[in-house]
Amino acid sequence: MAKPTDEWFGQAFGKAWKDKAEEIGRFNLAIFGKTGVGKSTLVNAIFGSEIAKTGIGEPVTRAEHLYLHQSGTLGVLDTRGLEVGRDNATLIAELRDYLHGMRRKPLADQLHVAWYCVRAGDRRFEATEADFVRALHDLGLPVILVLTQVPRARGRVHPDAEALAASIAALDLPIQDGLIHYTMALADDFTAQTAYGLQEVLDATFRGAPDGVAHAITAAQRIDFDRKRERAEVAIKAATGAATTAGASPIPFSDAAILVPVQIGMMASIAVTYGISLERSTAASIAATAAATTAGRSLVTNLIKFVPGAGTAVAAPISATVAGTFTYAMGHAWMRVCERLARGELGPVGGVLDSDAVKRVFLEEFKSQAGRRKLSS
Ligand SMILES: Nc1nc2c(ncn2[C@@H]2O[C@H](COP(=O)(O)OP(=O)(O)OP(=O)(O)O)[C@@H](O)[C@H]2O)c(=O)[nH]1
Ligand SMILES: [Mg+2]
Repeated sequence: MAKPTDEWFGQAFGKAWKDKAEEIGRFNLAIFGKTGVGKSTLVNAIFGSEIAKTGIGEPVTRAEHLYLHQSGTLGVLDTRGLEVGRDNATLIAELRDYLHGMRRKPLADQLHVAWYCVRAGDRRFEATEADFVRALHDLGLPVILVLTQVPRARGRVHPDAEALAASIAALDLPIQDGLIHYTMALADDFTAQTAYGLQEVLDATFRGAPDGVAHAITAAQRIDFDRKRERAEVAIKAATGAATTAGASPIPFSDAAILVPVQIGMMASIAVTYGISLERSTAASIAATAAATTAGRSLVTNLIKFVPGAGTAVAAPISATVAGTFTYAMGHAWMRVCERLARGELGPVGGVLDSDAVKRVFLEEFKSQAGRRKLSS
């Protein structure tokens, strides 16, 4: 069998990545509030800056003032040139039209949730804003109400913000869980404000959105790594099971790829869940697997030593347990790589990938996971 090249692997991984991204689909968020209250800042804090970089977004067909930004697993619908409160009728009419046009489209094209933002410092919430929130609800959108830029001191939010929240709560609006969320999306060193409240907004978003887009939200957001880990564990478990089942047939460990399609699919799924771009995750996956393949037979032999039952007979057919353990360790090692990538720790996001660091992190975690599973089995 020919030695698999990086090119072959990159193509296989890339295809798997695209398939996974397609399967996970897209979460579409609509964001409203008066000009400058901090809508973009909030979206960026929770979902990363990719969306902001895409600029003004694509104008929505047949709607003059709606713009859709799409990037991978996230879509954000924004408005231009209209002010909530002043132009409610036009805005709602355009939205209704848009939602109507989407009705027969797949879930990934629908709007799923709306955030309505009010800046705490404005100290007011107008009757027309309340009308707008009710209208959103009537259009079938779950509305999450967010107070933005809420100062906090000594563990307490600003009393004016509390007063504002109380006055909004008194309106008994149809909002998600009846909750008004206090947030600070960006830290401010000068006034010693730290960012907070983002996880609560994200949790509410999960509760409001249909189950079918939960994976897309998990992939798109960048603050809740527990949720990413949970999804990744599911992919690892499935792949480990499949590899164990397939373990009776020999996995070509010597010259051919260590990675069978099951493992490529698993790695692609984890990469998408962590929001690692196609280009970056392909490069990282080549580096990671290079650590296990092209680094040479001796390295592979050493790796296999960490897998119970494998011995050093690298080219020999391996048992179901070994195939499972290998896949399990590989999944966890790759998950660690993806988490570090998502945090910008293996070369800055958008910058040059540190391949050596990827290899190091991968191998270290692989060995530790294979050893751990050995102990527990
Ligand atoms: N320190 C701090 N500044 C914030 C926060 N949120 C917004 N800002 C600042 O407020 C300004 C406006 O924020 P944007 O996020 O652009 O507001 P927007 O609602 O998207 O504005 P438009 O798109 O123009 O309607 C920017 O200078 C932000 O840096 C926050 O949580 N903390
Ligand atoms: Mg904005």
